[in-house]
Amino acid sequence: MLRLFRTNEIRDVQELEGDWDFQPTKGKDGLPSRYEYRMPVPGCWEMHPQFSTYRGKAVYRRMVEISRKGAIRLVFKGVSHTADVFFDGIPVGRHYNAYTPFALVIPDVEPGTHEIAVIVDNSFGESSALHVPNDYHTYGGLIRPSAIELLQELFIERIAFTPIRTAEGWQGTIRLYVRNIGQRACRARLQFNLAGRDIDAGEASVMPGETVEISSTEPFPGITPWSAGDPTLYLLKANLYMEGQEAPVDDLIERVGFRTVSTGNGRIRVNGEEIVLKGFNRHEDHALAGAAIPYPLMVHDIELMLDMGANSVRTSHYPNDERFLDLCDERGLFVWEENHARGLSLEQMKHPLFAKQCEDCNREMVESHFNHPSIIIWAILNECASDTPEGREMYRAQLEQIRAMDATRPLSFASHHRDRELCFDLADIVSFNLYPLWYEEEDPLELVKEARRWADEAGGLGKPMIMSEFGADGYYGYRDPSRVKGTEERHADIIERNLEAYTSVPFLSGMLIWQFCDCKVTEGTGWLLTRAGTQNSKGIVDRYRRPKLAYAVVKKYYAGRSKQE
Ligand code: ADA
Repeated sequence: MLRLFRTNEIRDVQELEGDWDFQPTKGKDGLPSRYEYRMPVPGCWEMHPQFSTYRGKAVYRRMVEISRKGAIRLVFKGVSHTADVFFDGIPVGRHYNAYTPFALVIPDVEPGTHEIAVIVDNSFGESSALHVPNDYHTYGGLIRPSAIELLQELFIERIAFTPIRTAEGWQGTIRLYVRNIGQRACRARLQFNLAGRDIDAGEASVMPGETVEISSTEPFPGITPWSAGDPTLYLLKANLYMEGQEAPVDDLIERVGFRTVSTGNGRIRVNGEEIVLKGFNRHEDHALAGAAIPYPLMVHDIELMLDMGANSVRTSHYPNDERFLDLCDERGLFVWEENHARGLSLEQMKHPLFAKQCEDCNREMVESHFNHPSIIIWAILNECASDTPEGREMYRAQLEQIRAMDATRPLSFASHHRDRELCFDLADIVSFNLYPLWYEEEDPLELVKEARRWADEAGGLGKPMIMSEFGADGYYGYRDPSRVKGTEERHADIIERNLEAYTSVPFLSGMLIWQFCDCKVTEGTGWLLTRAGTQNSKGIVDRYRRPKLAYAVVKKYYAGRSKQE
């Protein structure tokens, strides 16, 4: 399943799910001559008993039937973490970063049987600035869905919808991007349907190799806005016509919601109404699926969060699977989505590929997830070197890049630099990762008040504030009346003291528990990579989603219900 709704009625799209041939290459270059294994896609190779700790290169291969002569596009929603794609043995493209989608056009394909092969590499090394040994696991494989599309010489590459709330009612700006992958100039005409209205978007000439934007702003009277309590969604169906042809040659369907997000006077507002985020940080990780969480388990995660009374989730620390974002749209869960980076030092940020890899990630994240009404915050660079002048320039560049692509969502970053933070003035929302009662013996109430003062003195005055991380380790099943650190009891106590404090102060716009579920971490050395059980155990549920004692505590504060009710 690529999305939770059908994205094309005219374009021929075939999902490439199921078993692919699989072969680890153990350092050898090129494609193997034989494949000894089969591996499910989407999936992580760590789920195969022989590859549970394999790190390196491996090849996924499968055959496809193409029914007609012409262009095709290979779509990969997420390959972890570097993909070298081959079509009939010929390299057709490369992509870095497990957590953002990419697509490759192959112009002139003959009908018949063809081979798709992907060399997947999840090793850490010189060419990887963002995937490094870390407090989460970089799995290997085609971790998200992939598809093959049959294209005409002109096609709709993407749609960007921006809702606008005016005194007269709701409007929307629809930007349609049409790309010419043929050999001749073509004239495109676009029509779309949204909320019961058929609209002519206009015409344009598109030269070979060019992508042209056609946009229009329209009123949509009578629509129901999207909100957490009533997450109304609309399909936006765009059709592309070519000169001289009666029938549309291509289409693209997006799903949108009408809502606005704004900040001011220290508050976040959705459709003009103040909100306070009560939610979780969530890693895409599951004991039985790794990073390739299947749809029913995604639903399970969302249901658990809603059961606890949460209204929000932070996609720590990378852009998420679109199906999960689709679910958030449908269930009315607010999303803080962030680019891919965790805890990189200034030295790591000076990696020669850091700027380019972040820039690509930011662009791919914003372009592919632009239409999700549930996403109300874009964020960058969790706990990186925002306390240094050089780091500040990198934060500035990335925030500017995102703001230029989308000026409608507030921007933030999660900082652990306390009174040393240098970038609060660059963001719209100030966010703190602090671990009172876990890493430091501090009182959460005193600390959150102090954090507000740090923010106010460092350029954050008047900006909304979020406690973007707090928590403690609690090992599932380790219960002991002594309530020592690591027990479920102590974990619940620490979560309780934190939530008690954050729900009592008037100036917070959000609290996001670290973390929803335990997650696997990279095995290594040093305090971070030698965590007990090779996992970060601060989840309110464990890697199998079994609730710890803290579950009832969260429910009490988020849903306002005690365990007995
Ligand atoms: C940081 C970081 C998380 C996690 C957490 C912890 O705040 O952002 O990814 O590592 O600390 O458990 O210590």
